[in-house]
Amino acid sequence: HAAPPERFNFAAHLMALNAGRAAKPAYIDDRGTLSYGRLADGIRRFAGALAALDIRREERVLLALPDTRDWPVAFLGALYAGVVPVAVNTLLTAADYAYMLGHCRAQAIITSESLVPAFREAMAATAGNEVRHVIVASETDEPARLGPGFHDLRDLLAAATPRADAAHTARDDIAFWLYSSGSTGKPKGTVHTHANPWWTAELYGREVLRLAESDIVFSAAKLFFAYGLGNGLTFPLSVGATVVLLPGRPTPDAVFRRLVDHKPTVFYGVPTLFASMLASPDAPAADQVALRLCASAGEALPKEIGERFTQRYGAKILDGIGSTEMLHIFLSNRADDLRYGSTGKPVPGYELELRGDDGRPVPRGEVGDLYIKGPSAALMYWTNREKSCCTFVGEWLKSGDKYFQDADGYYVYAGRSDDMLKVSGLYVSPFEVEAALIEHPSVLEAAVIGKVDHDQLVKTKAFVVLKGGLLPTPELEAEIKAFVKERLAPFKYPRYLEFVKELPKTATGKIQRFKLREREAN
Ligand code: 3SK
Repeated sequence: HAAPPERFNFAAHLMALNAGRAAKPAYIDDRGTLSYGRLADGIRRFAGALAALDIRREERVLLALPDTRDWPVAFLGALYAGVVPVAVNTLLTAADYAYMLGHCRAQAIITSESLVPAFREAMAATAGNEVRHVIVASETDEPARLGPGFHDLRDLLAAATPRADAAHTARDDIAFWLYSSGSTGKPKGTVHTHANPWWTAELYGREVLRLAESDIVFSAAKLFFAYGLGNGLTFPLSVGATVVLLPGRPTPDAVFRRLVDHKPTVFYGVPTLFASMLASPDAPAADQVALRLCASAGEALPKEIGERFTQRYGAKILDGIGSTEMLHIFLSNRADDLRYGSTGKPVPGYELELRGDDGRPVPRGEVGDLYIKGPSAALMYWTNREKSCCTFVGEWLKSGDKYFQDADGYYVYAGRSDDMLKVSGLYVSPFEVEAALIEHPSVLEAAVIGKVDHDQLVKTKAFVVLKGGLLPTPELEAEIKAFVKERLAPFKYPRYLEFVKELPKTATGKIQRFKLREREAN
């Protein structure tokens, strides 16, 4: 692949690409449809509105909107104007927003009515708050008129002079940020260029997913996550496809309703969601949906979940791994080369290395730290030199995940670097034990950590969520332990097992093992 041209604006690129599709639906949300023509008009108007508010090129604006048709208008409108949207999770606390507003020095906030109280609190708590305008998307048919400094989004768009030409940005200019949260420390402002979404759309969206104009796509992951941004914006708009949006929580029922009503051909989920969908008594029949393909990320997809889903719906789930720093998936299965239980092979255009503690590549079959080289890597973490240096190592990026390659070259997930356990001097991947646990017919979900025993030796401890209606009993505990012992090397089986109602998870559905470790330590 040749890079995009030196002078490049990603929003203008998408608009040029879809200029012949003015009447085609680009987005469908709960309130209606937005055609490609109206999307382009909205982008031009939003860019005009930012200029009218004196928000200038390279300044940052915080974007905290649910997944509605307003999201792509605001995100791409900002890009078109050369203004840098910082897309953030809508489920954060006022304290989180205060940190982000101060850190990115946002000049404006684009949000929805129900988040205004959190942002009022956050602005009051932000030292050196630079916010000059708050643009509010109304959640009713009435405009959101909230006082000086607040603007109703629809009013603003209606009054704006559409901007005729995009800002003269270069492909390596800063286009947008996403915050990446690690298991410790403050969220990191991950800075992406205009070229980066182009690369992910070409290398993964087009080549791996084979997205086409005829596709209707639906992502359970929200647009403010790197995973959701590619799934529901940069990939489909790069081929003129249609996107179904879900503004609320992606419960199995909400997902089923959209699969049945809008018949998406491509669905992007996370392993826990696929598992809950399969466990639901309300799952639609195969002939009620029109899926041709699914993608999964966030954490490794258990083999059994992938197999059962394909058996039920015919569609394969392509398990892959990406990161906020690489913007999207760089290692993935493919429809014509899929091995459930593995994360597949590198997406063409990315190079991977598994390195040992000495920094050298490990022999095939051994677990190593995953490093990635590829064209969509972020530039840096904003004002965080220390963490930038540890992650962006020359042309390579350290993912923080452990992997090994099987005899056929497929990459198999072995846990996060910091979640790995060493039991009796041997590495135990919590994921491997979890995968064995959820093969048990009574187990819905499981998380595994290391627990220090009375001898100060690390043993495996499992937290287990049972399938609906099942009651924990000592017999069931013994049965599950024996079940795992039969399947894995004996030192890996969970000596300790605790039944819990739910597991702590990030908003993307990743199990927060560190929270379980903290709980165990106290
Ligand atoms: O969780 C992932 O694997 C992922 C995939 C795509 C983009 C971002 C992330 C974190």
